[in-house]
Amino acid sequence: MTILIKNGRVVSATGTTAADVLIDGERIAALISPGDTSLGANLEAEADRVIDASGKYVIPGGVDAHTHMELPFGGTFASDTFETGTRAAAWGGTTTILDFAVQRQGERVQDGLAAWHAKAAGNCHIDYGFHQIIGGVDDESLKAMDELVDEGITSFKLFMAYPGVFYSDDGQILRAMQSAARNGSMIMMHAENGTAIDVLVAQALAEGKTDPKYHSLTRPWETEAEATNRAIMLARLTGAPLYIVHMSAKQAVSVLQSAKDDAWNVFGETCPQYLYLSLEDQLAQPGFEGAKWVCSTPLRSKAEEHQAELWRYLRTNDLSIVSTDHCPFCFKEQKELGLGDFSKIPNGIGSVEHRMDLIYQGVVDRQISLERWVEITSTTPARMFGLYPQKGVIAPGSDADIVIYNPAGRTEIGFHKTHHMNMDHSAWEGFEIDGHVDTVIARGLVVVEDDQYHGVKGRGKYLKRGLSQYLI
Ligand code: DUC
Ligand code: ZN
Ligand code: ZN
Repeated sequence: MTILIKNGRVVSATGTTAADVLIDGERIAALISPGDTSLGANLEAEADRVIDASGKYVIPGGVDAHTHMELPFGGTFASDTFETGTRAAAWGGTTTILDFAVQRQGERVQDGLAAWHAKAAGNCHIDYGFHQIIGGVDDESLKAMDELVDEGITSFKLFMAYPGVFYSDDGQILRAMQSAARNGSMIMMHAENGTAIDVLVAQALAEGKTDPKYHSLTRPWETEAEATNRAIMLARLTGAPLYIVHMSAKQAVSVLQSAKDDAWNVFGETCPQYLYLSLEDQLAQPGFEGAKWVCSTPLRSKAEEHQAELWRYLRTNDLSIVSTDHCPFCFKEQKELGLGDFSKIPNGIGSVEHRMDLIYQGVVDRQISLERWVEITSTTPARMFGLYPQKGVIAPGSDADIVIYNPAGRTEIGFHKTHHMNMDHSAWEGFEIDGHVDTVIARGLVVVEDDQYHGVKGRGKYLKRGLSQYLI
C-alpha cells in the first residue's frame, strides 16, 4: 500500500517546507519537493491512495513519553487500559506512548515488567515502549536495571515522594544513579520532598482541612524545588543522566536551568495541566469537584505566576518535552475514595487524547513556534528516549507515523464532544482549540480520518529502545 500526501506543509523541529510525502507500507519512502519528478512524473496516478493536505500541516505523530495505563494507585487502578488509552491517544494525534512498568518493594523488577508486557501485548492501537519504575532499590533490582537496558528499557523512574509506596531515600537514589551512570540509562525523577509533604498533609487533616485544594497547599513549590535540587546534585555526583518529570514550579525549573547552563545531562518535562490549569480555577472549586484535578506535582496558584514561566522555559529549552502524565481516574467511585480526606484522592489527570491540540494552542497564542511544537511533542521525546529516527521525524526510512493538522479547523474538548478516554469526565471540559487533528496515520495505516476511527487493536508494536540520543 502506498499513500501520497500532497500539497501539505511538512513541519519538523528545524523548519517548515512545502513537500509531498510518499509512504510505502509502514515506512516513509520519500519527501518530494514541488516540481521534482525524479521518482516519476505522475506519482499521483501510481499511488494506492492520495490525500490532499492543502492548507494543512504535515507533522510527525506525537510521542507521549509519560503515561500510566492501569497504574495501581491509592487502592484503585488508572481507568484507561492499554486498549482504551492508546485508542484515545491515536484520536488526538499521538502515535507512540511510553508507559511506566511498575516494580514495588519486595517484587522482582522482571516480574513487574512481565506484568506490563502482559497488559499491553495485543491490546495497543499504536506503538508503545516502557520505562521501568523502581519502587524498591536493592541489590537485585540494581542488577535487573542492567538486564532491562538490553531489553530496550533504558530509563528508570524513582520517586522522592510517596513514602511507603514508591519512595526511594537518598542512599537508594544514589545507588540507582550509580548503576545508570554505568549502564548508560536515564534516571527519571518524581521530584517532591515526600517526607516533608506527609507532615504537612497530617497537620492539615488534623486541622480539619480535608478539601481537594489542600492537596496543592500541602505540596508547596519549595518541596518541588528542594527535591529537584537534591536530585540534580546526586546526578552530578554520580554522573547519571537525569530527567525530571512533570515539573510545575518555576523555582524548580530555575534550579534545573543553572545545571543545564553548566552543561550537565539534566532535562525537564512539563505537562499541559501545568501550562493551563490552576489551584484557583480548577482544584479549589466548591465541594469535592476539585478532586478531578488532584495530581502530583499539584496544580499551583495563579498568584505564584508559574504558567508564563513554564512557557518561557519551553521556549528556551530549559524544559525539553511536554508529556501528559496521563493517569485517569473516574470521579465516581475512584476520585470519591478521597471524600472527606484529600490525601486519599487518587492522583492523576487524563490528557493523552488532547496533548497535541493543547500544545498547538500555544502556537496560536504565540507562546512557541510551530517547529517548537513538533520538537517538544514528538522529536525530542523520540531522541530523549532512544527512538529516533524511527519515531519523531518525517524522513525516508522512518515509521510512517504522520498527523495532518488543520490550522483552520476547530476542536471543542468536552465529555460529550471529543472524548475517548475511559473516564466519566474531562479535566479539559470547555477548552477550545484553534486547530484540528484531521488525519492520523500510524505505521502506514490511516487510523483517524473525517472524525472516524479506523485503527485496529493489537496493531501497536512494542518498541525496544536505545539509549538516550539527547545527552550533551
Ligand atoms: N503523579 C500523578 O499525578 N499520578 C500518578 C503518579 C504521579 O506521580
Ligand atoms: Zn510522578
Ligand atoms: Zn507519572
